Order: sequence, then C-alpha cells, then structure tokens
Amino acid sequence: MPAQPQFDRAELEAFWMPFTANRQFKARPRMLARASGMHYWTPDGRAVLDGVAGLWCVNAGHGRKEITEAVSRQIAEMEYAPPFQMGHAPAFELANAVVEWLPDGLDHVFFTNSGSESVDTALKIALAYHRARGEGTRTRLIGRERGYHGVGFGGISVGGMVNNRKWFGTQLPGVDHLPHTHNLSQNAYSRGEPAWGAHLADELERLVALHDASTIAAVIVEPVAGSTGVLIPPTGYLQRLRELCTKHGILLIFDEVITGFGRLGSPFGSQHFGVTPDLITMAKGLTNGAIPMGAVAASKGIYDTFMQGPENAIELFHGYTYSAHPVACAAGLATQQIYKRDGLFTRAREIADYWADAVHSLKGLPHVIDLRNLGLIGAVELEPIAGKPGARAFDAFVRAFEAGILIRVTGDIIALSPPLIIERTHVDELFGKLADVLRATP
Ligand code: PXG
Repeated sequence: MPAQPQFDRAELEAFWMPFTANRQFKARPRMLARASGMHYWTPDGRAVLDGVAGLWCVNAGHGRKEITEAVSRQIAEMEYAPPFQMGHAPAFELANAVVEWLPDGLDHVFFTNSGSESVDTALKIALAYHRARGEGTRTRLIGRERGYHGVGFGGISVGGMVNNRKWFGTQLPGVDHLPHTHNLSQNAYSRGEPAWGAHLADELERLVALHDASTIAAVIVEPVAGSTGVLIPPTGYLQRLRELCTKHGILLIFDEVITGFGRLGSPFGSQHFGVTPDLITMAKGLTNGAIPMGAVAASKGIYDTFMQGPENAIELFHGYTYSAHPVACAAGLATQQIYKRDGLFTRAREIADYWADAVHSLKGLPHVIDLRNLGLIGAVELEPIAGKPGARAFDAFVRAFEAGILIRVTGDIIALSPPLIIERTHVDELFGKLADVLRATP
C-alpha cells in the first residue's frame, strides 16, 4: 500500500466540510484512505467495518472492479457529451435498466446528479404536469415533519428538519406539512413496521380541507425517513396516503434516495410496501456511490401529458449540464448488472431476520430508549444528555470509529445501513462492537 499523506492542522483548514463539525474534526481528524468489500481502511492501515454503506449508497460493497473498469473505459472513450438535444448510448441503456427495477406503471427516467437535484426535479415535474393538464392552480406542495429531501430550496421547504429550516430564511411559499409518524410511547421497540399510526395519513384530509385539493400539486414523503433518524412507516400508512392522493388528484412522490436499490429487500421501497407512487426520486445506490448521479422516475401518464404541442418545443424546461453524464451512466450500468447478477435486491430480505435479531439484541443496554429495523436498516435511539442534544450519540460515533466500525448519527439516533453484501459474521461484529461502545458511552 502506498504511504498515505499525513496532514497538519493548517492543511486541513481550506476544505469547508459539509454537514460536519469542522473545528471538532480538524482538531481530531478521522481520515479514510481506501475501501474494499465491507471495509474502509484508515491511512495508518486500520480496518473499519462499514455499517452505513458509505452514506447509504455503496449497496454492492466497496471496490467493485466492474464499476471501475466501466468508468475507465467510458472516460477514455468519451468523457463528456451534451445532454441537451443530443444523445449517447449509455444514457438510454441505463434508463432501460432502471425501468426494469421500477414498479409497474413507472417507465420513464430523468437523470440528475444527486438526491437533492432529484427532489427539485420531481417537484418541478409535478407543478408543470398540472399546468400542462390545465390545472395550473395546483401549486401547493405537501411534505412531512421530520422529512429529509436534500438541501435545495425545494427540498428544505418540503422537508421537515428544523436545522435545515431555521437557518435559511423563508424558503418556498405555499408548502404545508403532514405530521411525522414517530411515537415512542406507542411504538417503541417495534420489530419492522409499527402497528400504531396509519391514521396519521388522514391528516392529508385536513390539509385538503384547509387549502382545497385544487391548489395542491403533490405530496412528497420518504417511504422510510432516513436522515432524521430512521422512522419506519406504520402498517397501512403509505397505502392510506396513496388512496387519499388518488382521491384528490394529488401526485404522490416517494423520495427513495435511501430506500431505492435493494435496501428493503426489493428493488424499491414501493414494491416492499405494495404502494405505487406517481414519481420516484433516487440517487446513491444508482451508481453504488462511485460517481455522483440521481434520477427521477415518472409514470407513463405524467410523461405522456408533457408530450404534446409542437414537435420542436422542449416539453420539460429543465435539465443539468451533467444530466446523464456518460461516465456516471457507465458506473450506473455496471452497478445495475452487479445487482442483477448477484441477486442483491433479495439479499436484504434473506438476512433481515438475522439483522432484526441483532438490532433488538441491544435492548437493555445503557441509554437505549428504542430500537427499530426494516430490511437492512437499523436504528438505536439513545436518551439525550440533558441540555446537550446529540452529544451522547456523537460520542458513541467517535468511540465506534476507534473500535473499528463506521456508524452514522443524527441527533441522538444511531442509524445503520450496511452494504447489501453483509454476511452474518459482519452483523455479529457490528453489533458486538456497538454493544461495547454503548456500555462505554457515558
Ligand atoms: N432525499 C433523501 C431521502 C435523502 O436521504 C437526499 C434526498 C439528498 O441527496 P444528496 O445526494 O443531494 O445528498 C437524501 C440524502 C444521513 C444522511 O445521515 C443521508 C443523506 C444525506 C446526508 C446524510 O442519513 N441522504
């Protein structure tokens, strides 16, 4: 292994790190240098078991040669091609490959470069769709408390994360929110989907009564809320939301940036829950995290609505310089082939019981107030230290890294979402070390 550079404090200053406590990190850096399979390695050669698939994205595991080779081939062949009014084969091939995974009825794919861009794209498609149908009064967007839809102005507006909202002004007008579904007094220690809470979807009726359906364009939710602490939908909740959206002519958008590509044991969360939305946003697992890329899947009805008017007119006035970037498409195609060949989308289902047992084995450990699981997602909610929200879980995160496991914390909730290639021995190691960490965390 080549020697890794060591940085002194001054050399760490220039990079303003995203969603990071910069001063804390730079005082005590946690650096990663390489990755393979289920592991990262630090610059000094210490292995770290990846409990979060990088950041919910490396679903097929690290260092996949097929992806590296496809990217190298494509970058040598044609590093860039304009996506507007021009085409290239990998873009069409990847769209077809993604359609193969989509629930019936969703069969068109618009490419972006991230989850945030996918969310803004889906919201814009929803608005323009209603206008194209002559219902341009439908401009209101409905999100959910404790939703996370990335960092664009559209996404933070429909999202329900207080820090994203309080720092950045008044955001988009004409947005309302459903209540979140998290309720420890009703649902603590649920295994899989909690039993209580489907009725919370009926709050949409209240918003319709307040605003009138003719003003509402779309409802956007994550099937499982990830970033705000792994909030699993109550049984029947998403079905109810679907029924109400259909009843009122409102588009339903599933933000599947984390639930897409096998996380729940089916290609998308939509199939897992048996609920088909009108639009699906995705990113992360689309390219196994190797090259940034996102996408929005749309129903035939939505796509066809746009395909009218003069043939030379651009139907959707939207796109990015790097939409369907050929190198990202190559990474995406190689990724889809791996998912298919290795049967990775049923993997989460196969190991889900073992995973659930491991998650719930932490019951009774210090500070633990809830344990949640679904597919290959797990969460450990900790009692916050009075007056210091987030401090306890952050301490656990640092201890975990030192103990050789990468976990993710949000507030006082630990989230786990390993690569889908995880084996039982890795599950044992992950939860064995996490249990030790929790015992040691003050
Ligand atoms: N929607 C959802 C549901 C997401 O989880 C985004 C949109 C935005 O994607 P981009 O690619 O623009 O970051 C996400 C991102 C975490 C964590 O700790 C999760 C995300 C991002 C950062 C942290 O769980 N997901």
